[in-house]
Amino acid sequence: MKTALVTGITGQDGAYLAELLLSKGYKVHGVKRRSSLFNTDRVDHLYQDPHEKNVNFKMHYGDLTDSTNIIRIIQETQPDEIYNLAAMSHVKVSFDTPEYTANADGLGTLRILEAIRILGLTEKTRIYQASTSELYGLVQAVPQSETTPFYPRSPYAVAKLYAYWITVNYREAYGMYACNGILFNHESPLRGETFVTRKITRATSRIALGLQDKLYLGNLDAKRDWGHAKDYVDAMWRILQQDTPEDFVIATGVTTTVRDFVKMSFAEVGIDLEFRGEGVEEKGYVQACANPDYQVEIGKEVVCVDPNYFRPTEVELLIGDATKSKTKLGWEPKYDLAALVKDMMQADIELFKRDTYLAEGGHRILNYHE
Ligand code: NDP
Ligand code: GDR
Repeated sequence: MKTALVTGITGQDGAYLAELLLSKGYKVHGVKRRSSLFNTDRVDHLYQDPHEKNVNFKMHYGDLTDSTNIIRIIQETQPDEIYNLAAMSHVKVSFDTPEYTANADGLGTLRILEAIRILGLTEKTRIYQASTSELYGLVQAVPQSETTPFYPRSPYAVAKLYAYWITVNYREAYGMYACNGILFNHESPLRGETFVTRKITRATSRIALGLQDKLYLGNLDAKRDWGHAKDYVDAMWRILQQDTPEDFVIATGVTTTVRDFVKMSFAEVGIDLEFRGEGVEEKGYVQACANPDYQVEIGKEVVCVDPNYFRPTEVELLIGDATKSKTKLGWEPKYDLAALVKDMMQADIELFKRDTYLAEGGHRILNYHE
């Protein structure tokens, strides 16, 4: 039985990866942060009572900013594979917390690599580093592949650039099996609520159900190569099963604007949305509503631009070339964008139907925009 240690186990990818590894017969250790509220919703279904025998899913308190704690957890768990998924992963928030982001996302990776060295595990332990298409930043060439130059555009991306190169350096300097997965945006019903896709599918569901009036967004012109997180965690695992350690781009090769993602989400509930106006005055109006379950007024303005969501420096266009992954890893995504939007919308409609029952029962439901 192989043992894996997953940092960021409570996040979107951590949850899907833990499921995948357990299904493959791994013993899975996860690192979770202490928080004042429960933060394990995404993995609660995997919980195993530690008093039972043969427990193969266990969580440990830890933080990537704390070296001694990382060394101790790695020493205790002696993992065959480490998946370093923990990060302050919100690009816009990284402009507000640049130093913390550098510490957790940049130095956090160094701490893991050094722990492996200190503990004499360089031969045993393979390491996956969650690198990102944000490294490409300001467009140098498209589609972006393993050989495209980087030009990071946020404190998050700069911190991840350090993590990328320190992973390469430890591989070359110490012969470690350490790899970067350069993953393009991947989404799911478990996506954090403040990333744009989930913010859109949540708001669309709530608008259709009459629980919310408007969705406020930032840059509608940004283009992203969106895949499904379930497909992408499979790629992470494949990256650590090769004969030699290498870096891989994981992407669908299709790019779409935020505006079109909004339209696709509304179309899922039978609402035809039309955008009119320019720049910050651009708005989305309901043109038609074909689904009798949803009573949305025709002509209603449901999407507005709020410049507060603009970023000081933006990444305008991402489109990935995953040829190397397809050839060497045999990786192929199962979900296209339409299937992704459908999956997210179905989950959010189900989720917010609960709120309609509560509203009918007299509870006050917040009309929030975050
Ligand atoms: P999430 O934001 O959903 O999850 C991040 C995880 O990291 C959470 O478990 C979070 O804990 C944990 N974490 C944050 N800071 C620390 C810290 N200082 N110490 C320990 N744990 C910490 O991200 P995703 O699952 O979407 O992404 C996983 C990784 O992949 C991240 O590194 C991200 O930067 C990277 N990535 C993501 C892509 C995407 O499109 N999703 C694309 C490319 C790269 P808590 O739950 O307590 O907040
Ligand atoms: P991104 O994802 O920055 O690509 O990073 P996000 O969903 O936050 O933004 C995508 C694009 O949408 C635009 N946008 C908005 N974004 C947010 N969050 N909220 C809005 O209201 C909004 N309106 C428009 C953004 O400007 C941007 O262009 C994600 C994270 O998961 C990173 O951790 C990961 O490394 C990259 O994907 C690949």
